Amino acid sequence: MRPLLLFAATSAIAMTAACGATGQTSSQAGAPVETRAPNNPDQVPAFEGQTRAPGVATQGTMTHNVVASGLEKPWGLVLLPDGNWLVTEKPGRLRIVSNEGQIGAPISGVPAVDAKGQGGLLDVILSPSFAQDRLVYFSFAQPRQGGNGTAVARARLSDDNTKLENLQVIFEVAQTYDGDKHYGSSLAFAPDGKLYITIGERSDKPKRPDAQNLGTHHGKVVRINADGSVPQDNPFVGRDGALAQNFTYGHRNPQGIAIQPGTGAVWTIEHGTRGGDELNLIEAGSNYGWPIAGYGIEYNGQPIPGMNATAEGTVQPVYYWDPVIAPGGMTFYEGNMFPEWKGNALIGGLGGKHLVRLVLENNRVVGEERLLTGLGERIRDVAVGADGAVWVITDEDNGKLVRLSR
Ligand SMILES: [Ca+2]
Ligand SMILES: [Ca+2]
Repeated sequence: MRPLLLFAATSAIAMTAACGATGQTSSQAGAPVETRAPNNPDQVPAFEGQTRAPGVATQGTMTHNVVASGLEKPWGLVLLPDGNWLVTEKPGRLRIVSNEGQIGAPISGVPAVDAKGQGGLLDVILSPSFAQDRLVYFSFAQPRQGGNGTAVARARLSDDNTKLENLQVIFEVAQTYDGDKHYGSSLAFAPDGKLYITIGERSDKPKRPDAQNLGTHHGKVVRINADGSVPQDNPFVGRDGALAQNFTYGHRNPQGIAIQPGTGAVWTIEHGTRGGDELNLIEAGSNYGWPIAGYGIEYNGQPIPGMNATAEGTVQPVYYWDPVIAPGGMTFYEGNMFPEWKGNALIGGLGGKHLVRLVLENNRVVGEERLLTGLGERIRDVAVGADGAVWVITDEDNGKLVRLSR
């Protein structure tokens, strides 16, 4: 491994135009946007550009509007075909918010959720054939005897948008745990109709090894059919002691997932330890490292016992953030309002209170920009409207729906 001097005096480096070097034509690549000291100054990236990629800046004026406020801890945001938004609130409500900001009454029929800590009603997405079946899929902290677990349900949204019908729970984490953290819970349908679900490892130290244990769903990305059945081409089908829904393992708390346009590749982001938030490219059967490989240190400043930056048989993150941004939801930009962003990843920063734009090339990050820095709110989820404007929801008691446009 080559040590790289990526951390050297980033704020002092002149903003050098490096368009040719990265193939980036619409923005100029310069010093990394991150200028704070790393959480873990001792760690060295495994390859160039794995952290603190060159900064890029969108040219021209951007503006943002707070379209709605008064949402309580909104978590999931998805565009309906009519241009309005379906939004979850963590305490257990699902609402439609119009694109002009009118907040609808709670939709009835949402199951009970364990709304404490990081739990509650979490992500929501639409069926790939929503226009015909009106099915919505959502994740939640399912209250159980002795604790809770991440679960996913689907239901038909009634024609008048007021209730959920024919609710079916299609996935339940096999293990019940009495905690209130690291549910994971982000959802995405791949072009082949398979549903991917990210699952956290439940945070507490005794639970960390679960991420390496294929006999649990904790710390995994799982892959199921839309009705909850197991695809027979899943990587661990038939392996003794492994749960057949598991697709990848070694994750800590992945709260964002997105399918890359064009390639159909599955990307996730996850909350790492202090100095180790990650962007990962998800490939069947792979081990993403936690808690034996990863960047970062304990939040109390101590090293993580038994963890190294690299370990044999584990996959490196495509990118990591040090210091952490605490990433929420993720999407790929495909709109027309910002044509120079096509194919870029947009990632909500909770702790960072900004929206990250990453320029990707050949599965590497070649540029980073921080957007909505003036909003000053924890950005939970991000989606793109039909006109190409970018919409986010903020993880606040007085949560907002915000539109970013030019
Ligand atoms: Ca989402
Ligand atoms: Ca990892």
